[in-house]
Amino acid sequence: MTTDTQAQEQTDGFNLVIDALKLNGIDTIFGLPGIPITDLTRKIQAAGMRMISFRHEQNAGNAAAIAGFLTQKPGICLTVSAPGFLNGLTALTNATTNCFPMILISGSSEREIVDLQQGDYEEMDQLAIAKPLCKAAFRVLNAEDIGIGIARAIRAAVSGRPGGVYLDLPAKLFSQSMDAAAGKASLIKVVDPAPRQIPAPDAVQRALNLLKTAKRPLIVLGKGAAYAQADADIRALVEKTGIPYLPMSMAKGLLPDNHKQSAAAARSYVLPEADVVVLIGARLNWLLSHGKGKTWGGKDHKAWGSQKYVQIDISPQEADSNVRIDAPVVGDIGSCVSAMLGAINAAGAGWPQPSADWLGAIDERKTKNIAKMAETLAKNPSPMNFHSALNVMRDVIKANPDAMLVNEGANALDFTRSIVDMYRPRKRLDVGTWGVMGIGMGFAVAAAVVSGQPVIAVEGDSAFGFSGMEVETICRYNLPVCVVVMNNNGVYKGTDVNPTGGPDVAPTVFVKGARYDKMMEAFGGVGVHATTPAELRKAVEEAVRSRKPTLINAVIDETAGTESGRITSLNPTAAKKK
Ligand code: ADP
Ligand code: TZD
Ligand code: MG
Repeated sequence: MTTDTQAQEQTDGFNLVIDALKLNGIDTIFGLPGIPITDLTRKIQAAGMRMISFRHEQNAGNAAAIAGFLTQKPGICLTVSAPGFLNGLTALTNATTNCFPMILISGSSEREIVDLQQGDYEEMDQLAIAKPLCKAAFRVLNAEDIGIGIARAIRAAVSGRPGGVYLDLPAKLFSQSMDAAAGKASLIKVVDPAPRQIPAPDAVQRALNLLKTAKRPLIVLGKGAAYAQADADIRALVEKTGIPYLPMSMAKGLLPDNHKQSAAAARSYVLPEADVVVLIGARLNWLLSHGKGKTWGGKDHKAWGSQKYVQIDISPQEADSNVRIDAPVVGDIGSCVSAMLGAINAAGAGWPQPSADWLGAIDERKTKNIAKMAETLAKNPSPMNFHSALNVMRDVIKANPDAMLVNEGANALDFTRSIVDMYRPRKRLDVGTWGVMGIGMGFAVAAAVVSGQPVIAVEGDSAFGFSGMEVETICRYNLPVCVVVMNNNGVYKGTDVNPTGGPDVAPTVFVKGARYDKMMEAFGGVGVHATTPAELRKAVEEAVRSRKPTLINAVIDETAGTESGRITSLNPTAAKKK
């Protein structure tokens, strides 16, 4: 090549976006093509990246979000303008709410037309709409700024408290050309995108001093602890201190659920009784009853108001959000836990262990509750109920601890969480902080793509409906996903009736005896109709073994569920009755 042609070699916005993402180690994009990004999706694939195309942007967005959670790299979702962008926005907001790192990249219409509201194709001021719903939002107008735009988006998504970032790329940007060498030089490989945040030594000391005084300490592990990938140190902290722990839903498996220090089966005993609670990557939000109320013993409980908290979190603003935090430790969980562990190791046998009284009282409750559960699980009613079906799922996960478990629904969620034990970190993926329906198939696709492991998605029949069309995506990419639809004919249960006697069914009721298994068969996957635990067991085991896309329609007693599952108290009708 002569110097002359080199000087003329050009690149464009398409290539710069792809090169910038690749340069930062991003190898998979989740999205849905259309104007103005169709060619971008083709070029992504041509560049050797994996382009996973979905049937609805919300599912692509959920896939990106959970890929971010699993990998600590921002998951990327790519959409078209206005309606595609809005479809992706729910997932972006959900990612931010859950502290998952994700970048929603949407094509958009031209600024000149949008700003004068002249009615462009899919016109919308996307940046303004995204801004309040995510951690950061950027727009790139010039090809030479693509490198900076993507670098800023990556840093914003993964540094500090992770979250969702919006990146607006107007259509004109993609065709802008510039000198290839200058383009290459404009890209940024982000150095240290999620810098460690070392806790202040005095904050660590304050926490340790408080912990030393505890008679009835408790550790609560949240999904931030799972995200942090500090598994060995977290386990060492729990085991060296001998403190009982409670895993939040997505922290299940961080230590195996059958660990002797797990207090999950004695939750309602330990929350009010603990005198010092150590929160590790868990917020005191509604999922922990805001640290107040009956869950924590209520105002009449002897410990009311005297409980003390240590909170390990990367966000300096999290402490005191619901109750006073006596010892906040601000930093990344890896650094915080290792700092605490250093002091505990140094103390050796001098580090106080929780009293035998406390541990004994917990064990007593645990043993009783586990025995009661075993009795329920052993029953074999006809039709199947949640317990007899989930007893099967419990065995399957035990035999396949590396399988990923996706879970949504109300009863289908709550029963699975309490019945199916997890044994490895970051294997349980669910509705998270919002309790949102619709994460199922997006999470399942990403879990399969990212981990290569078999995925089992336990879905309420209503929950499944929000993303059910993605069974085509699962078949198209031939992913090892087994969807189990817990089919109780409706939302919570299938027995409601229209009080007027009119022809419309009740709002919570679906078509009775629906055959969701046929949906998977329509796209070449395996469909199974299971009416007994034995049929369910055979089908799930075969799905995990064969890795074929499978959907099992598990017929559940339509009277088995309760309204709102375990969160009936949040239902305004129930609250009024209280
Ligand atoms: P859960 O729902 O499991 O209780 P939450 O989503 O409420 O968990 O809480 C997660 C917390 O973890 C958030 O407050 C977030 O700031 C924090 N977090 C996330 N990643 C890290 C990290 N690497 N280090 C420290 N804290 C983190
Ligand atoms: N819409 C969205 C996006 N999220 C929600 N959480 C709801 C609606 C309300 N909702 C729940 O909180 S659970 C649920 C809905 C509609 C479905 C429950 O029915 P299911 O589960 O069939 O999935 P069970 O096993 O029948 O209880
Ligand atoms: Mg249902």
